Amino acid sequence: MKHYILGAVSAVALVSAAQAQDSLVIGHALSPTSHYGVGAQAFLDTLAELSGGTFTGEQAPAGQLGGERDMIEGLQIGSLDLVITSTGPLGNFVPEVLALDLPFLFRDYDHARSVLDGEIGQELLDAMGGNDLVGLAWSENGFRHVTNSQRPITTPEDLGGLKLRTMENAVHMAAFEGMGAAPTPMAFPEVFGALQQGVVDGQENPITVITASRFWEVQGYVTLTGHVYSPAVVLASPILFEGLTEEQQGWFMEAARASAAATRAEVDRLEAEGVDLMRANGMEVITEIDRAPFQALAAEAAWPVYTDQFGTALLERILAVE
Ligand code: EAX
Repeated sequence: MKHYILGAVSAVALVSAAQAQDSLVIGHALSPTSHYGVGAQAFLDTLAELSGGTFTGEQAPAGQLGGERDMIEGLQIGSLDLVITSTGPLGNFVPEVLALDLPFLFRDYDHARSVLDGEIGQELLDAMGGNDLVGLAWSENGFRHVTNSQRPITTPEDLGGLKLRTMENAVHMAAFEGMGAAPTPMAFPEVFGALQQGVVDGQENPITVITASRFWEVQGYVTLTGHVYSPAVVLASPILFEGLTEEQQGWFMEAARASAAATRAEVDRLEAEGVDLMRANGMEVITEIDRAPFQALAAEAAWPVYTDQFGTALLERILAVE
């Protein structure tokens, strides 16, 4: 019986890989021209070039295939080939990854990129394998900031009672409870409508997402809290990936690295231009605040969500990276 089942699974994997060769789909939650869209196109272009046109496909942007949690589940069951996603919901599938979502852990972009491109990043990509996912490369979403429709935020007290959408992430929810807000977890495709209808007062995202999503249409205020560095990751379905030859798998990993480089370059561009763009579209942008009280409250509330389960060893390694 066991041989029969193994035979069937192999056959499915081979058929899936054959079918996938000319119709790959890479899903993500943002617009086709966003930093994820740029990364998705770089992935497809690089893979087509490396494979001599054997592997082609298209991006499924703007949450067409659901929120990030839905798309990650699609990878696990093989209904989706590839995804570019933030780590927001990923901790529900790969708990070790929650370390990366801790508030005020990463000093700046250079620090975050050094950690993710080094041995720690590779260890966490490898950990995806035990959870029916294939981590191809670390990409980037950006440092997250708070937007809202009610008032300028300059101190944690200003967050008091604010209904704030967060990702489906226990660390982020704890952080905002600690800072005095009322966190509401929600999949990204629902966020713009919830802000428009006043279901929530605010949300938090990097400048890249705020600008790509034109949040200025529903949010009057943004404060550059930079409370969390939000990684993104290029993931593949194991059902697709395990049906590939070793050479083909190498093409996918190289294409994922090219995707990440393109996304990071777009993040750098938008970080430089984003404040002016948000102001030009009517947002009151507060760039200078005392982050210490935000950090004290957020870290005290959120870090134990991770350290109670995994301890502090990985965090000490991350903090030690130059
Ligand atoms: O990954 O859900 C979020 O706020 C994410 O930042 C967004 O989907 C991009």
